[in-house]
Amino acid sequence: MKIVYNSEVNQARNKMGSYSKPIVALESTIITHGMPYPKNIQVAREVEEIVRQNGAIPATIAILDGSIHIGLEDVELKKLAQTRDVVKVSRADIAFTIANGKTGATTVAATMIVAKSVGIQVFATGGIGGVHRGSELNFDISADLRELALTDVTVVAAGPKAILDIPKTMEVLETNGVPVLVYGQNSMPAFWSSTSTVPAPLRVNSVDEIVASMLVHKALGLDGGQLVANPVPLADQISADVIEPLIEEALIEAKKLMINAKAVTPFLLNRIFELTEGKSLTTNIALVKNNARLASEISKTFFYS
Ligand code: PSU
Ligand code: MN
Repeated sequence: MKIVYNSEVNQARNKMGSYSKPIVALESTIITHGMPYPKNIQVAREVEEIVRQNGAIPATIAILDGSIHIGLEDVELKKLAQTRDVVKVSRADIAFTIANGKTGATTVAATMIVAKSVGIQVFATGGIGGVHRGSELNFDISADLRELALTDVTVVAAGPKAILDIPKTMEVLETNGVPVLVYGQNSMPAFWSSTSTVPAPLRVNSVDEIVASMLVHKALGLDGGQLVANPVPLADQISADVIEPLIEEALIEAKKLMINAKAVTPFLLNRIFELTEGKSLTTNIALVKNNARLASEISKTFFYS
């Protein structure tokens, strides 16, 4: 199994495999399945730049021709963003993808697995996967939730994506003992909307509080990660009453077209992009950048603690 570090991450690596600088992992499914080309490459580059400006090193994770990449060179990033039909790689697909020399974009779950295996503690994304609406019939529950229960990485996201059933998602996280630390407010953020009717399980008001929790989590030897739920900035949000009818419309179409399994989330994100005339993407970009900023602060504070 081959692990390839890009030059930037490699420069921050010590001989023993630890890092001389704080690192922030970034996923690649958001590039290949979450945003259309060429916006995806532009955003991927800008998010990396935000991490650098905030004093950390970005490590975008993907599988290219069977090798695990920790950080992508710009040409690799561009090629991945342009390639159609890249496989969406979650826990279930990762070994097969590597073993068969294939190229794949890593989801939250797969990015966590890779980050943990190379000693990266902090990871920024847009929104995590969760329990889908109608899960009592379709059994669609994202592998991201089980990964948060198993793998010790702190994931910064703007909450579960609003296309999901947020109360059920919160129940699964609680059952699995995943700490959900909501940054600066008393309700769960809901991806495009900064608030929801679901109360925050745990509220934090500073990066120091988040890092203190990470340290005690480790000291106790607890399994699994932490979810830091970071609300989208108010100026960029789409309120729930605007987005909800569009989500429902997209869900009905997905059902009619019998979209299922891995295709559900990319289909819904794309349909909501069309129904909001692009506004959902603008919000998605704003929240990812906001998460990259917070993740960099967490990574720095954790690194120097
Ligand atoms: N966040 C975004 N856009 C995305 C995703 C996250 O802003 O496209 C991706 C992540 O890779 C996440 C995946 O793991 O959606 C969830 O897919 P599923 O519901 O099939 O588990
Ligand atoms: Mn699913």
